Amino acid sequence: MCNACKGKYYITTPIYYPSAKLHIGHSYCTVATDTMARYKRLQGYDVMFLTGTDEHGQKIEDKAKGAGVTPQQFVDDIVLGEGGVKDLWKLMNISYDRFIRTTDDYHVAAIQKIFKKMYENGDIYKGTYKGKYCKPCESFWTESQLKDGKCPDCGGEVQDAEEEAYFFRLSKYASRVRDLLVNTDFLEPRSRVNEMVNNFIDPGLEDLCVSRTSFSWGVPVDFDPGHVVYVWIDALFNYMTALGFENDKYDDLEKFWPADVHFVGKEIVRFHSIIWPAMLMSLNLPLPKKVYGHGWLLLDGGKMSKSKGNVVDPYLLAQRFGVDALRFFLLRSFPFGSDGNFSNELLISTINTDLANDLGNLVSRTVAMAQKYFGEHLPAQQQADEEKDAELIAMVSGLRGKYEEQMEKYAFQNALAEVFKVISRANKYIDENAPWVLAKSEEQRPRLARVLYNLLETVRICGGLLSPFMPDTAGEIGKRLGGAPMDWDSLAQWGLLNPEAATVTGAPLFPRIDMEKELAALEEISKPAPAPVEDPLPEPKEEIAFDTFEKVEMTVVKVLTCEKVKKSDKLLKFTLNDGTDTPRQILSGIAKYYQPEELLGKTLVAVTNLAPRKMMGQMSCGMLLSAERGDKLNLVILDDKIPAGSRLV
Ligand code: ME8
Repeated sequence: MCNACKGKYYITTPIYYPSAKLHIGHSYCTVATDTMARYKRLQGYDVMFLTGTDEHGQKIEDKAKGAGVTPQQFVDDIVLGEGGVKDLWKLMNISYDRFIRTTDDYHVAAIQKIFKKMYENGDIYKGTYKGKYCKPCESFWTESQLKDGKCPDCGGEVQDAEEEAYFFRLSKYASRVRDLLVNTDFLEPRSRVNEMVNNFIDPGLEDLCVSRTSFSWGVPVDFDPGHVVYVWIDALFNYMTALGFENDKYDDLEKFWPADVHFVGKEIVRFHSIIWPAMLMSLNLPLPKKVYGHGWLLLDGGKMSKSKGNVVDPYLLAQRFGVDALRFFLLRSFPFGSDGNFSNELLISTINTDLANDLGNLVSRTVAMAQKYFGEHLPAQQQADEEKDAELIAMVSGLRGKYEEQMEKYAFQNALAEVFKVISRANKYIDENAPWVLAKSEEQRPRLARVLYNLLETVRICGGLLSPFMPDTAGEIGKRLGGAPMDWDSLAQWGLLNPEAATVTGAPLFPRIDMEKELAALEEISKPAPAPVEDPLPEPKEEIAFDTFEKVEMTVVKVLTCEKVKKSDKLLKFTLNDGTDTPRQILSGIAKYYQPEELLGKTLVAVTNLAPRKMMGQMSCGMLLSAERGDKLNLVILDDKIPAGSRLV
């Protein structure tokens, strides 16, 4: 089937805050979105899969300040740096089509235009903001929305806030939004609709504060300097600016908007199902077809989150278990719409049960037996099936339909359960038909070939349907079956495998993991590094008078040359610019700690009125200051801006 026949499909993940490295909880939504995107491509849709990063806001500004870098440098490092967001998506085999950063110029300019449009149409107006602000969530709350005086989202402290600000007339859209949620399938799962209506809409939707003046890391309101656009407005419109809305960077808006689905975590459903449609209504734009609020990955019953620090490192898990196993685990073990408790035990037992025992064994036993009894190819001519084959064949033939029904509801866990029912049935089919017994009689060879053909065909269809979840594994299965057809149409048709295609054996797809050993290894790795044992402080020296201290002349010097002193392991010989016309020579016993080259040009401190003395036959006129603790030594190195000859006072 040609791609164009199926139409287009636009799916998005939330754009992530690059305020810290991402954890496995973030990978959850992205892996689900990737699986959906791959599934739609498999079906023949022309897919646009968007992800990205949401880079503005006070939290980022504060973190950058703490790290001593600019906000742009800070986010660049987390998005593009080693082990950053883009690296993680590469590792997890995320097949996004577009990646938006809200600091991209085209997006910033588009947000300014959007804000102005809503100002001009009267839906954004200027007023005074008085209320409560939750810094980590970047959310404003009214008194009545707080839970026990705390932020209803994260439970954290909120602070009083009052300032001149712009407001969006959210209240104007309350009844249209309510209608959208209650009377359509816009928001799923359905339980989230009740949450939104009961907790936010029915108590009364107030106008939303949409600008800030207390920090500057955001999109500036171009017609009122000093105000930056509220980060959620900036963030939500990414779904459209990334297609070319209000910018010339892209030209896909007409093709892909409205989105087919936004996948979002449950705590940001409020923004996506109330604020987002209201803003689109204000601009008379089509609404996305669906918002799906998935559950959280919990650790020990609580949300895994950067701010709590109870996060699991996806790099570590992928390295130990493989990316496909990790992707599979995330969608197999928890229903997408509800919360799920992550544990290493569950991860390992899922891999062992489903992947090593069921899928892995089926593939390796089937291919190994086909090769053992027939060599590379099965006979071209196959005898008819027997009655006892009917159940397996019916299950496999009907599998795509059942799988599709679940996938269309984003019920990844159920879709996988359908595939694994068939895999278990096929393993049972091996035992029922005992190919090793059939192989003993020449007469039974046609039957043996048929049994193996049926198994290979089962592997083909299951492998193909697993491809959105485990792309590499599906590719490997296809290879082992001699390049069997795995396109969408062929996955609904029994009997397409060419019996003469050459099968290939290989290493187990998923080696069994020794639970006890692995848990112990993980525990060992995750142990916090022992705190370094500090060397004891040196004994305090006797007190001296200020006059005595003042006698010491400490001068800023620049290193002109530095070399090792021949026949000495300890000494480095320096010539130094001490601000006078004559270079000063000092010998210093620090050869163990520094290579001469690394000190060239450095700005150091020397005691310059110390009586000269001879060392290894050479004069040393002073002493370089260094800091010593135990067996560690560091020269005192100053800012290069300080001129040579300056005195330390
Ligand atoms: O919310 N389990 O960014 P974010 C499941 N920038 N999902 C989790 C999770 C967990 N333990 N922890 C985080 C933002 N997530 C905004 C989005 S969209 C216009 C702007 C999910 O980096 C979380 O639910 O804090 C959210 O959907 C996503 O990761 C990004 O979270």
